[in-house]
Amino acid sequence: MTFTALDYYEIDELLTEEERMIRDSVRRFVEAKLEPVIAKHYEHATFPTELIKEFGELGLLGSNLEGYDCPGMGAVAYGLAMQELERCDSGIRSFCSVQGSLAMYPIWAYGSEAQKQKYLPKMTKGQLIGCFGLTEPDFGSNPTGMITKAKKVPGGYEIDGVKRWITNGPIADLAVVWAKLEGAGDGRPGSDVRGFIVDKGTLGFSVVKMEDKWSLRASLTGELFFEGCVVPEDAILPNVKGMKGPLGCLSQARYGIAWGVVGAAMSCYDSALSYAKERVQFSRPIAGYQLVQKKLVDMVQEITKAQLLALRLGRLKEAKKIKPTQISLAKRNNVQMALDCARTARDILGGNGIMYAYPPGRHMLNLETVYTYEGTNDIHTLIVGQDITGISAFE
Ligand code: TGC
Ligand code: FAD
Repeated sequence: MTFTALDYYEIDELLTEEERMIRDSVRRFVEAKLEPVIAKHYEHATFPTELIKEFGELGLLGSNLEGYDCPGMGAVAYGLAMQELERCDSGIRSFCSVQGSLAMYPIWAYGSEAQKQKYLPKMTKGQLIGCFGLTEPDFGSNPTGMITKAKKVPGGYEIDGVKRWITNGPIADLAVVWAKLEGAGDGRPGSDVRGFIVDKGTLGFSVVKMEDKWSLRASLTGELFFEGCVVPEDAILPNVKGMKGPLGCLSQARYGIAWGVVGAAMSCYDSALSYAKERVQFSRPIAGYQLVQKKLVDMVQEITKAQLLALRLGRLKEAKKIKPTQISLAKRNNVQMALDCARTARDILGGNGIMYAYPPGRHMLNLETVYTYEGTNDIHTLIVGQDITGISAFE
């Protein structure tokens, strides 16, 4: 079935030719290489690792980073690329988000020149895969409470702790891990947090794959264990201290999600519209019934609003005026919107809506994860709530 991209407000006109070209080339790649295999990967809980190098060739790994062989795409072009990937599957977009925003970005923004030279050119080509370890079994929404520790030892640092729910963990060549460095804080919570690059194979570092997920199945998730794991002195990210390190990375990734989920919603709408026009019940196609039309119109309305929100956010990012709280509002709105569209589309498809052959059910299950990771919907509510009232409601 050919995909028709919803563009009810002619938003294409607001894009540059280069942005449209990048989006269209990712769309062609997704249609040729990913869509034919995604349902099988989802069913078998596998990731198409054979395509990682092609992600690199298309500029999908560290897309908006400059230098070190990275593509240096504009923020809107990067957003459009994420939209096309997530139109296929949130797990595919997740792979690229983690690689670019959570593993490459901290090295690019906080790393030493030697770290950048060592990792970034290989990571952007997909020759090295990274993951990002912040969440712990007992500290999800409140990562500042983390108990993973680092202490200075002769020649390096010893890391001890556990990181849970780590995307790309099972296939990662390196992990960017956040830990509390003994004696480094200034008394403010989280001021002792530091980032470390831990290479696969380092003694005391192991990864266990998390099995049996019913969401984001075409994405590999792992638990990272650090037991007396000694990394060399040059493994620490030297140019950041405290929670603004990991939170700064999350801002990058949340930006990509705000765009990506629009793609998932567009896919759901497209499936629902085509299905409704063809499926005959009682006397005519179900698209002719008022209740079905209302569902389709609600989707068009909400997707169009989300497209405009993402585009404005992108232009703010390009102008270097973006605020993390604006990203939170967009992540919150667009993920909720996409989840609602996926559920509605699944409903319009009736029984077929639960089959792997149709994307809405898969998107719906994936979006339950997207609703929770990178800050739950509640956490983004509280972030914006704090911004507009000046009062924190976290504790
Ligand atoms: P708070 O005291 O507010 O701030 C500490 C320092 O950080 C700065 N900051 C930020 N900087 C950049 N971007 C942001 N979004 C920032 N938010 C805060 C802040 O200015 C401050 O700087 P400074 O210089 O004063 O030290 O921090 P807090 O400890 O009170 O945290 C507040 C809270 C709840 C918002 C934060 O903990 C939070 O966002 N929690 C949600 C956790 C989360 O999102 N985890 C995501 C884990 S990674 C993941 O899910 C990957 S999924 C990957 C995929 O597959 O796509
Ligand atoms: P909790 O924090 O325990 O939240 C449970 C519920 O309580 C939620 O509804 C939440 O909104 C609510 N809640 C919590 N605090 C408050 C409050 N103050 N007020 C009101 N309600 C509150 N993490 C990484 O570090 N790296 C990764 O690569 C990564 N990938 C992931 C991949 C998947 C598939 C999943 C599912 C998660 C991933 N995560 C990753 C972890 C993710 O970021 C966390 O799951 C998320 O931050 C929520 O933490 P939690 O699951 O511990 O839920």
